[in-house]
Amino acid sequence: MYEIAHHKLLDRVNSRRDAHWKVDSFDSFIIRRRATTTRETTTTTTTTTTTTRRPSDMATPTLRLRYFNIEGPAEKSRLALRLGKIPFEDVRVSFDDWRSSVKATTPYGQLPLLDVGGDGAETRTIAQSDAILRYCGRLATSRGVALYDDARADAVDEALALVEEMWSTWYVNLLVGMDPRKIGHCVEEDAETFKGSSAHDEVTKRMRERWMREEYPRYVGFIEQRVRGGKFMCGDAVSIADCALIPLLRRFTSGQLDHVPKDAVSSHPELQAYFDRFHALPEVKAWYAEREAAKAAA
Ligand SMILES: N[C@@H](CCC(=O)N[C@@H](CS)C(=O)NCC(=O)O)C(=O)O
Repeated sequence: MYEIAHHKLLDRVNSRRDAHWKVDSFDSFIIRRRATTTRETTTTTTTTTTTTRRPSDMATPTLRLRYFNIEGPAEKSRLALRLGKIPFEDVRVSFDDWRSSVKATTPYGQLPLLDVGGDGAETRTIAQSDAILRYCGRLATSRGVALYDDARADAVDEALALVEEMWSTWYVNLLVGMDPRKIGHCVEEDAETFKGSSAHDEVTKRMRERWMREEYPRYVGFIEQRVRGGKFMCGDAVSIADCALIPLLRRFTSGQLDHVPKDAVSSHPELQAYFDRFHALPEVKAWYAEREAAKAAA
């Protein structure tokens, strides 16, 4: 636990572009002045620092991202890692393996999980997709692709919270169709009788249509305000806030959600332009080309 906190803190401190100091360890208080050239460092303490390394010199961690063979809450981190040009093992867990063996070994009985090793700190597993995304964003930033840099951290956190709010208000309307007990339906009645009945379909339809009519346009307005004029969620450059939002929008355009019109994005030109802008990024383009090829080969 301490190792994780220590490592995260180091990453955060050292990813500051404006810092004049480089911190190698909070244990031994080894701090070095940043050199003007990118690779060199100058020792300014009496401590010998020859055995310590800058993050840019350290091995990129070995990453294993485990999730099911769908986009779901893992997709935002897959996008962040691809945008950050950080190699990772993209493990797709089958539902059979999940039920028979994997679920019981996970901290919260859920995926995704990110296994991190080989970076000098203790091997560890990060759970919860937002924590994983932030880790990936910080890692990419420390490797030169500023997806969650300090200069924009507040803006990115704000945008992430907006995406989270949009997702959570939508989520109950998604769940009603999938598992109505989770939102208070058929607590008293026989769930199996209710599930798939015309009463269930009617509740799902009314809830989803109401959200699309009354809530969705409000969030589209907020997003369009942020991305207006060729921008991303937090300015001219892409960030982990975009990685979080895009999979949600992709879900809406999939045509696979009952009572969500397939033109949910295309009926809003500025939103569609932003969606296209993100998908035109070379790493994203390559990623979805690979995914299509993998699907075709399966
Ligand atoms: N809060 C978690 C939610 C993860 C979650 O809901 N995972 C689902 C799939 S989308 C899961 O693992 N379901 C399998 C199960 O509960 O057995 C996160 O953001 O990581």
